[in-house]
Amino acid sequence: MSAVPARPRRADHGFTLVEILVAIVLVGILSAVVVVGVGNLTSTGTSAGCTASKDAAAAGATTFWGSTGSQPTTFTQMTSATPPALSLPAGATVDVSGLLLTGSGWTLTMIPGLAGAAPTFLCSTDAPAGFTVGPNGHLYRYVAGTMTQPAAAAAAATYSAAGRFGHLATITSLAEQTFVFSLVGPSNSAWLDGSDATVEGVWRWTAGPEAGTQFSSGHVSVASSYVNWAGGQPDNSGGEHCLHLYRAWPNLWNDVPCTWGGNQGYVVEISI
Ligand SMILES: [Ca+2]
Ligand SMILES: [Ca+2]
Repeated sequence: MSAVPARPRRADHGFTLVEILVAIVLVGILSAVVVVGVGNLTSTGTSAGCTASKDAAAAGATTFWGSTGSQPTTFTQMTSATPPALSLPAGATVDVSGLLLTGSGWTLTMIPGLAGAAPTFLCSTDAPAGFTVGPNGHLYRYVAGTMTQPAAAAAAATYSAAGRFGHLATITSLAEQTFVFSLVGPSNSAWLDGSDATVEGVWRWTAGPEAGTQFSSGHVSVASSYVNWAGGQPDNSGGEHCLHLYRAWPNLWNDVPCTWGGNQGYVVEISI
């Protein structure tokens, strides 16, 4: 007696061949026709082009899942599948992380699903006002002001996108540091997330995906973490337990009292 072939997993979820074929789609079917306000992704390019690509990517993810039984975690997985679950037109590129798809005047960020859930996608044109997409696909905004670190942390958490809340920026790479400094500029101080309030000298991120991770022991990097301290910092001069970018030392980190409201705002990061 011959064995009965195992039923494909996709059949358990009701996929049909027609659905899978229909979902093999072309990203970027609408081209950008206007660029407004270069440098502000919330008003750059055409939202229609990005929205069409977003719909295409979502359909591509469905196709990928239908043919493999697992959700894609990068655009690259979809474009390199056999057959491809997603095709890109000339000029559209995926970055090395596989999570940023850039077309003419727009960027589409892929947000992998948690615990095997389907990914979601965010158009740069959907970013909250004032936010721009950083080198890791996260959204960032510098907010000017004069406030303590706890007030800044609370304010950062009022922003959200794609179902994720904002937090004070956690800087884990030179690329992220360079990007964040480009938002803050050399004339401003700005709160970041890090703190050694619990144990002096043990610097940890307290929010975002890195919450609880120690990145520095005094001035010294821990586990190859990115650090960017100014010379002689942190110095805990008068009980300094919060991390900021200090305009006296542009583009470098300093520790200050968390209650120091000396003319500084904050950088909010939405880790999507
Ligand atoms: Ca970060
Ligand atoms: Ca200091």
